[in-house]
Amino acid sequence: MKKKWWHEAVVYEIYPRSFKDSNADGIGDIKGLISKLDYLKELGINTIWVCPFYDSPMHDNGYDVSNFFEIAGDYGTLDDMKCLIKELDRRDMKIIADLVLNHTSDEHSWFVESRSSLDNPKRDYYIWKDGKGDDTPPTNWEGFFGGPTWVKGKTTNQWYMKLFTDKMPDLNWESQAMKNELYEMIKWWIDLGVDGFRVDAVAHLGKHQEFNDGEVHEGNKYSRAYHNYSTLPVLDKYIRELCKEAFHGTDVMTVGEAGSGASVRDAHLYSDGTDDKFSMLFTFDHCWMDSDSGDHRVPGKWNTRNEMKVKRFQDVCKSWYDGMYGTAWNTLYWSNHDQPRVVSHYGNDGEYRVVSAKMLATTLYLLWGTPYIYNGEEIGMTNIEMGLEEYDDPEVFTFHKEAIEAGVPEETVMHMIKNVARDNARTPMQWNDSPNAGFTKGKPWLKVNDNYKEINVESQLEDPHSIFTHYKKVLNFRHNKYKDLIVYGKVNFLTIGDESVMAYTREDDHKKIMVISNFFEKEQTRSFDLVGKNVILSNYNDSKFDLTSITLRAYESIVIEL
Ligand code: TEU
Ligand code: CA
Repeated sequence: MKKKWWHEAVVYEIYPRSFKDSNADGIGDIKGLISKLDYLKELGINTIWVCPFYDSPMHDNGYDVSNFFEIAGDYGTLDDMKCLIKELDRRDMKIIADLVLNHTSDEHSWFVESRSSLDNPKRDYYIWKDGKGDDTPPTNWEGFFGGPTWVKGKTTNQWYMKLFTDKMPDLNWESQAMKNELYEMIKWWIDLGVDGFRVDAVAHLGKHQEFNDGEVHEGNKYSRAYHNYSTLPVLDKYIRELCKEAFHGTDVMTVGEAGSGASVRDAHLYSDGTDDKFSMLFTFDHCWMDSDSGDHRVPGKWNTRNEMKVKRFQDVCKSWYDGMYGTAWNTLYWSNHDQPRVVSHYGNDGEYRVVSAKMLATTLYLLWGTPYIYNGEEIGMTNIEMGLEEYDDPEVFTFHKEAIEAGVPEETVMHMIKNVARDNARTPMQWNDSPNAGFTKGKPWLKVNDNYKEINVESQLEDPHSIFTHYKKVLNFRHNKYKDLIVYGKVNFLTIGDESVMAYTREDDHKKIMVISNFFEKEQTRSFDLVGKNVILSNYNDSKFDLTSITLRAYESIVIEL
């Protein structure tokens, strides 16, 4: 496989609204982001992914784009963006923009036109269908944030399709004119200096054109028949055309977000090592290691146990590795703006917060793939507990309403929200122990976690035992003498089937290392037919490495040169 710059990328995801506010309006912005580039450089980051910064009514914090060619007023101006690109260049860093191609805001001029009449030239930019009756939508499909996937238009009698909120109508990928406008827009951003794109919700671009009803589970109002709009074979055609029209002949990297329904069997639909597909894809199997079908009254993701299923996790890592090593490229991430904080989710955010956060970092980011660190993860930020009225995310409110209507007790619903809500990841970045964690001098748009006095960047920067310093060490493996080994070396999973311990080796023609981690508090002893030379990284100060019988303490994680 030909080497590419993005094989060596160490990416940091920034949720601009929550990262750093420069003008005391309580909202993070581009100028604030620029002021933190040196911090990111220090951490070992060479690429940033910035969540949508386009003009938007901010109903879904920018994933509802109303103008692709303007910067959201909350975040700054196009000049600020050009300045950001220049400042990144100066530091030898790259920028990946979020690209939302599945839907726009209902305030986008295309939609304003499209909804105005049946024969508007932009009518087919979106998906309009007749209902089954005056109040019955065209299909019984359920959207990702609950409720039907259809909203009745105001001017005509037809319904428009939307997978997310009512204010985010889905674009019609069967319209060539619409796609051509998207391709032009993408090229405009490449010309401006963007180095790559994270392609949002790409699994859902294709819709089953027959628009048939799906099966409804007993007790549910709508059909969770996601196969009607997830990972359809037609994506092969769409993605090839998108890559050809927008990316061929450039050095741009692309990462497709292949959400619900995309299994390793579908990997090559999205990414196959050629320029005709995405450079890599975000998979989700590992995000829901601890959810089960549980309570059918609520969608699966809310049935979370906050306990890592290590056996399942290892199977998932191995199957994606087997499916892609040598033929495509992988991504490695624990968290993003849609997932709960990883140390609360899969680690221990109480007594073992520090040691478990370090263990999670070592275990994942030394695997094969491009790492994506989510802002705040590198200091071990945790989930937050809030009252319903303190949340911001529209998903929380539709979920709450529907779960209560379905008969789930209030206490259970609030417990699910506390564990799973996306706002857990969106609370402001904790920079120091001054008011509002140094994020803003105004009133933050979302509550700052009360634990900021204990958990913040400033207190960790110089501390040799901090989570931040540990992340630096882990990421440094991708820059120092182990670089080729970690970026390109083979993985051999040693503990498939193990419920608590995960161990693997990385190997190339020159070097071999082993990573071994205990995911829980309880001590574990394991034996390996391997001889260790020395410990090259650990989350304890005095880790031992006789591999014929190695005992791992609570959340202990060791990297050993073999
Ligand atoms: O998320 C996409 C997304 O939520 C689905 O693709 C996913 O399969 C589903 O949620 C599974 O439960 C992206 C963004 O990351 C998110 O923040 C946005 O709200 C969403 O798209 C709409 O743009
Ligand atoms: Ca601001």
